[in-house]
Amino acid sequence: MIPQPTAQQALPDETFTLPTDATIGVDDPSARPIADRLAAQLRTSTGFALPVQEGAGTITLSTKGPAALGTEGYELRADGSGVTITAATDEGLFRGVTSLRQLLPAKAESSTQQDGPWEIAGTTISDAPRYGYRGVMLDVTRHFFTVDQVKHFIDLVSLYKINRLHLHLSDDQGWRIQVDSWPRLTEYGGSLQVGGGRGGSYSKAEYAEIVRYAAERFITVVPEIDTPGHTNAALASYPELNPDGVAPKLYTETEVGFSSLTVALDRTYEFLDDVFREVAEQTPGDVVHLGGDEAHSTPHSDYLTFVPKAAELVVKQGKTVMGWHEIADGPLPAGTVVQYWGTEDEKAQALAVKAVEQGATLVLSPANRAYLDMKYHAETPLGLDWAGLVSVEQAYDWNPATLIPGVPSSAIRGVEAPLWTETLDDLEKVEFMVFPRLPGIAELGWSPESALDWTTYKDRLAEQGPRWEVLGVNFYRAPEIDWR
Ligand code: NGO
Repeated sequence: MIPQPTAQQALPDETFTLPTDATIGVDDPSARPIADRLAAQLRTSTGFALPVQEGAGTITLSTKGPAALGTEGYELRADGSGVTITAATDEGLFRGVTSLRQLLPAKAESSTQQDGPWEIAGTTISDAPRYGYRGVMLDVTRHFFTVDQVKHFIDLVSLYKINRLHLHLSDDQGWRIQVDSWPRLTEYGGSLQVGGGRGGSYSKAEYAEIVRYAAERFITVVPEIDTPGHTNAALASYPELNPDGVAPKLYTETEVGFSSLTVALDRTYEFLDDVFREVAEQTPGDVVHLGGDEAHSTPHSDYLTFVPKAAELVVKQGKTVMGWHEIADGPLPAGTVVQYWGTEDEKAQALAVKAVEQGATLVLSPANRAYLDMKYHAETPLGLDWAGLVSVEQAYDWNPATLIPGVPSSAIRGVEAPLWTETLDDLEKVEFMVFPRLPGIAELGWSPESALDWTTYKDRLAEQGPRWEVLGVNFYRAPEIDWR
């Protein structure tokens, strides 16, 4: 399994076999949607009727589970008489069902009817995550991805117990989320993408659909509006945001660091007030990300003035501020989440330390480990290499608790694997960069430190191959993995 559960034991003399007349039982109506989706998938692949009923079933989902395992923890038992998943919350049940899917044969994921037997080797599992934040980021600005594409992405990442989807919604190359009070952001600022092709954006209804779909899989959307740099699309849409009142052209190349909001302009904050309000209103999640990275054309003293003002506008909406680690150079509101994207550079590490000294928590996305847009090896046809080559082992073989010297493990809130899309314009390419690296980052976020071991992980990873084949995932068959 990936992520490896906290504790798992084999029941050597027991095998569960899903019978033709199997049922799925729920003891709480709130868990019904989870049972219904499991039943729908298994009906497709097994051809069984799999009615969902109240009370016990062949597979029972119970919310009477131990509170000690927290909101995402669960227990699972598969033996000769059935499968039982117990958790204290629906979220825990969902994570348990995710494990059940991995215990079943890969063909259970099929979209066409397959032959059994549908067996699980007897086992008991008691499981809960190491970290509460286990994210993936999708950059929908450099290349735009439709709602259906994002849903497909959500389906795939949810298999690995990811619980945050960070959407990078604005950048130099495009503005991707509707803001009613500033309509040209999407109408004009969202019209193109890298390479000059047609871009796109999410209407409020479409964004709500993404948020809903993610929530159904217990994934919280973290929207990012990147400021004060990475703002050419906004500056191009509204001349009044520019110091000289002249809008730059739309931009469809991939340089970074050339654009900036004007820190001394009142209109900048009226703009951000509207944007953060409208984005926050559409976001049930607790966090709004204000970017803050690579503001190379913002004078540093201006940058230090800007970040607290922008952060205040997020706090005003009742949201927790999240930002790339550069924001830690100035004062941060209480509870800020700082996203570390450094490699091994001392400057970035010093900012992480500075963040923690201010009481912030860290989400770790070290670019030389967790960036899914880095090439696997020198010949990888897609991706970038500014942070180095990131092999499957390089992505997996590190410890979040000890990554940054001087940062205590208690300050680590979790991990996130960002996927930037300068070179990725369709889902096949996205899948190729995400798989097989994302499961490794997901395991670092979930599994106990004692379970992390490249040699055994490699074997477990190999077993995911047949699943991705059944699911039609275009994964990179890294030669160092002994794919089944
Ligand atoms: C950097 C940059 C992004 C690029 C990405 C490419 C951050 C936080 N800002 O990461 O704009 O797309 O690298 O790897």
